[in-house]
Amino acid sequence: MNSNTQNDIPFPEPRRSDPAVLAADIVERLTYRIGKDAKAAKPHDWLTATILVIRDRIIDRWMASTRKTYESGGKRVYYLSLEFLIGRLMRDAVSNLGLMEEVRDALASLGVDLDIVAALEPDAALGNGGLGRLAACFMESMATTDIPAYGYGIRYVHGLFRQQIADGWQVELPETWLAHGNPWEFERRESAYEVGFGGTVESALAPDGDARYVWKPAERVIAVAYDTPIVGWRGNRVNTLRLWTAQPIDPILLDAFNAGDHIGALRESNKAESLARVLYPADATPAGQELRLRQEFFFSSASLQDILRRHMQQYNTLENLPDKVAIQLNDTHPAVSVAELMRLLCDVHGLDFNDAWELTRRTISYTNHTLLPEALETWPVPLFERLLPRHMQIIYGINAKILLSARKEKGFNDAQIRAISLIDESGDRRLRMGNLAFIGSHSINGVSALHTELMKETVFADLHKLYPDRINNKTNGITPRRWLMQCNPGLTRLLRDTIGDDFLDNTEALQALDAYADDSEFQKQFAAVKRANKVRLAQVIQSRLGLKLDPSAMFDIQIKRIHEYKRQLLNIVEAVALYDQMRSHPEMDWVPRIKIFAGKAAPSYHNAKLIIKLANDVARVVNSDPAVRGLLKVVFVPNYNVSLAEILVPAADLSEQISTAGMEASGTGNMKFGLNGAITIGTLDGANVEMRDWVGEENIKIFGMTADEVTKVRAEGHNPRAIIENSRELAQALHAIASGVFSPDDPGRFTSLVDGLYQHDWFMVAADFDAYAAAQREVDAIWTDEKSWHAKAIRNTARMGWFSSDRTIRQYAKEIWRAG
Ligand code: T68
Repeated sequence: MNSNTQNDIPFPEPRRSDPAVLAADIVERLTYRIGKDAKAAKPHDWLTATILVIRDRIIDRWMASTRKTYESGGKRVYYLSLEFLIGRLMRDAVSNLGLMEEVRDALASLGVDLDIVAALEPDAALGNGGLGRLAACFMESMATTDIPAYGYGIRYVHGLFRQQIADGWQVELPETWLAHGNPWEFERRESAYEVGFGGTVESALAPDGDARYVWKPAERVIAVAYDTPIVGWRGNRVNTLRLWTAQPIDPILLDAFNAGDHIGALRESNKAESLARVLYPADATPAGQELRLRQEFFFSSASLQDILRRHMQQYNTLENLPDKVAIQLNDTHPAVSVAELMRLLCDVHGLDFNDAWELTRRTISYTNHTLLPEALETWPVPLFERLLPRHMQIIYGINAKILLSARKEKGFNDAQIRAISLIDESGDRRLRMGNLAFIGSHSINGVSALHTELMKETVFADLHKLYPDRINNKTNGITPRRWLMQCNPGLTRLLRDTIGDDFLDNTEALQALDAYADDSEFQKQFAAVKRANKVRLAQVIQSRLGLKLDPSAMFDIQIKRIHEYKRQLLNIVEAVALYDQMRSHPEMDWVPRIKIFAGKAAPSYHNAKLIIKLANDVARVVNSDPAVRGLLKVVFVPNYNVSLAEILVPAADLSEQISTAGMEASGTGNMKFGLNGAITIGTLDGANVEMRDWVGEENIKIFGMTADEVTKVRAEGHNPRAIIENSRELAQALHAIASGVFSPDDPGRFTSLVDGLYQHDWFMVAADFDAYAAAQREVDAIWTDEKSWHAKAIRNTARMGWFSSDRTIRQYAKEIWRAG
């Protein structure tokens, strides 16, 4: 008899996973779940059937994980994020379960190719960029490091838009990842909560004589949960990603329907469903629209209700909430949680304000991802008050408490009080979500050492004075499962053959590779793997763009959201200068280079879209100029997403991480490239600083102004015109761009971009140009010395292990969550 029995109902035996059993199971799902005969099955049907079989293999472990947490009374970690940029899940799950070969063989025995089927899985693109991808890496690492964790977010019907390039311009198309259904998820109709908006607040006297407040929302929707299991490495633990969708309370307004108003009868339904309809596509500027605030509150409220329900069910008291629950806010998007948790504790569970505040602050912590002042979320007070009247009251209550104590106990002056207040009174009154998240948290962390220091000096300077022990650093990381083992099987095999398997469980064991950096036999093998990855990328580009690339050229790659501070423009201007040089000096030994770009621009970000057009215009001219003799190519690969990154990252020789110093909070693409043996050219920004410390300054090409220098120059003012006129190469390149060499059909197309450089050069493109161009020529020199290049590339892989998100998560668990 199975020992895991309860009421004599045995748990099922774990399923066997040898290829024959897997194959039989796949055919079974195909037949009974999808209703298809193997003979008639389309590749998509095989995909769905395979995922269903893998999902079943996960469920036993999933239930065991939940049971274990419950029985041990361990602390649960809740990661609240409006974005989870997951990508495909199948390879991740199969590989973490250790079933890759078994599943491949099972499908092969049915005449189906695993790689073809896996490529049909749509990317779950429920995020914009680094912040959303970090949340996805963290989910995998929390399962791997055996932390009982739940991710909470929104199940957007449409994720990040699909990017098409038409005549060089970005065109946005809706993304429909759910079109064929989503076999990974489980709908949980029983986990449903009401979320309100608007209305009024009523007060009454409670029996104890205290005032009680009751919020009477004018509108209500139902949040319904969908769960996706997230498998850790070696299948040790399976955690839950719980995404909310919104449903109307009354799907059809019967009065309206019966009165013949069939459209009006669906109004509620449409309004509710709009909450989970689409991901906002701006990655750096707040959307500022009411629907966004509704999304933020909707998912925060549903998640907190769920968390408190689970906690009460197990412990039946809230006193131990901070000992059993840690809530991490991924940026300020869920910051309204501070007020909502207060409301639930006071108004629903009857706690007194001060006790509730103590519990709230000890439970919540907040991660900041940006210092850009224009990126910090604020909401107009009237809008917030109309949508969340009770929360506005609570926020005023918190503000009064904090400001009073800052003035009385810390002697804060008026300017300091203004800076830390939850309300910005400098113009129209606005609620500062950053300050709310800070004040409501016991820990506020930055995402790289430099960013954390800058946080203390800039955005949170005064709050840091008030609470000097709250700000701490947690340098970002990436999961080595997706970003090495799965995306680079060739390198993984070579590493295992060379240094053994230790690094599979502890990425820092890659250090053993250091001993092989100068070994010419190993260098050859390492270079062969890189070349194979470049050949694969070249095939993808040829099939998508009809462009033929020579895999022996240097693959120089910049992939990330298009943003002025990330300075794709600097890279393009340098390409134009190089193009000029190659034509003027055909006698010189130019290193063949392929500059590859990919990335999406926020649909409303005019300059970012113009930069995409410029990249494409430059590509068209350069790639078809016989004078270049194929030595320089420029490529813009459309529709950058996680799956495309998995092909680009392993194929890079050179990684471009060239943001204006002080502006990129961390970067995580930089880590993916380094781990896969690319050499980085970059500024001393974000995590690049720590990467230099780890890989050694001789193995990374650092150039340009420091963050301090940028601050100084901005304060004192600089003269970009003089800088440009002093740099012949830069002046010529800018002249070519501004005069229409690359846009003969519309010669003035790029004047505004170039004028920006002459007039203010806010992002220091002109100021850093000469240093960047010189650094690129030094990179060329290293490339020419093949042995030296390989040694540096190998040392990058060997020394990047610390940037695993397992390390990051262990630090969160130990220093912030006190869990696991
Ligand atoms: C990124 N932030 C940082 N924001 O730019 C990057 N913002 O340096 C860092 O490595 C990464 O976070 C992880 O810490 C973002 O990606 C957004 O995507 C975003 C989305 C909506 C609103 C504001």
